[in-house]
Amino acid sequence: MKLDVLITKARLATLAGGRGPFCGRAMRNIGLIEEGVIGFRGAQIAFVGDTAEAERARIEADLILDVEGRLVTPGLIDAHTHLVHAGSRENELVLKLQGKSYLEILQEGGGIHATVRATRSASEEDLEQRASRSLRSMLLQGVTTVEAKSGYGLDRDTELKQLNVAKRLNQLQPIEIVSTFLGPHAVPESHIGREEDFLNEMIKVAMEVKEQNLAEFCDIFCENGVFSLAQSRHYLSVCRSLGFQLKIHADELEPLGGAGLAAELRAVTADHVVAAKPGDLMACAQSGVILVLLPGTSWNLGSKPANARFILDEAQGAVAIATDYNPGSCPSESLQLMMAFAVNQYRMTPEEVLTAVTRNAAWAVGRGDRIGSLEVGKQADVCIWDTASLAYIPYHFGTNHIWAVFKRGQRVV
Ligand code: IZC
Ligand code: ZN
Repeated sequence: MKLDVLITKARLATLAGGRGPFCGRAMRNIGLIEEGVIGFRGAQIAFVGDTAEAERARIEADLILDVEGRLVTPGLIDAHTHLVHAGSRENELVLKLQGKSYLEILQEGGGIHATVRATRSASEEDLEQRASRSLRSMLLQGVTTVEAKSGYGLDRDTELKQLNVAKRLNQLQPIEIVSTFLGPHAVPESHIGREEDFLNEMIKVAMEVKEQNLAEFCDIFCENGVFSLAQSRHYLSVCRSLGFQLKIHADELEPLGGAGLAAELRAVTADHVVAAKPGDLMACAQSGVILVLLPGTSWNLGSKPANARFILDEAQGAVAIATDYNPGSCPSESLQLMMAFAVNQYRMTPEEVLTAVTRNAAWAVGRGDRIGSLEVGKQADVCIWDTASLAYIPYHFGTNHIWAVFKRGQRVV
């Protein structure tokens, strides 16, 4: 067998097995191969096995990389970010120290509204430069695919501007970008008391987004003081009929029922779910909705962590973990830091956490058939870690443990 790249003497966490995200107990099955070997032909994985199997297959390769026992995993996938934006909100740190809450800051015209003002007045070049710096930092930490939401325009032109920047960046650098239209991220100051009009305007924008193929998912911020459950149901149902897959910012602060709505509408993911009712989490698990947990956000807002052990042990649900990278509630691009938070705050095992940032995150962005596990025929997106031990990564937190990264078979770090 003739290949382009062969990685030998790896501790290979394949995350292989069947189709779909791993649920509940199965999230511990990382498919480890000791003395593992993985080979790429072009952008695809063409061989996975151990040393003995590789010898039997008589593999030749242009590049052979002996990784001396290092851990090798699928490339990391960040399934929830607000990547493209302008400005920063460190002033809110001080307001929070004075006792102001996230929603109070928003209602006083700060928060998302501050980022909307900055993003509306930024040029495409400026937005692109900022987002590409963030992507560079993500790539160095092992992220090979990222979901990116709009939502800092709350008007047609700026929403399309954000999505066009994401589309261009998808071609300009190695990380693959999956776009989500989040027009209803807040009620703009111009539409207070006229939420229905605003949602109808955003539905028109969603139609344009679909025509121009600028996003695969639609999302809404379903929260007290933002959009109600009934408004979210209406908006998401229309988006689904337009052909979008669905995500929802659900029960981040109050138990409004957003997770239950995700189950009802067969959304791909329900995100945050910190305050979700147990019955709604159960409904998500039973409907195959992936719960995307964002531990950096609850850490940063000082709120209680999501009930991951309930989701995994009682509901037998599928969990993904993401950064929520945004300039307000989680200004960090570090998915490795989120892995540490997940162990520490959610009491998830390192195996569950790895599944949550690879295989399950791939299904959370609608790419599970192509990425998220190391199997023949899948895309060659791979992280090589500077340790043999998976637990060492969340244990030694705050440090980057990447040794090398491959995207579509090419070494990019
Ligand atoms: O800019 O505050 N929660 N949306 C919903 C956010 C946080 C982002 C922000
Ligand atoms: Zn978010």
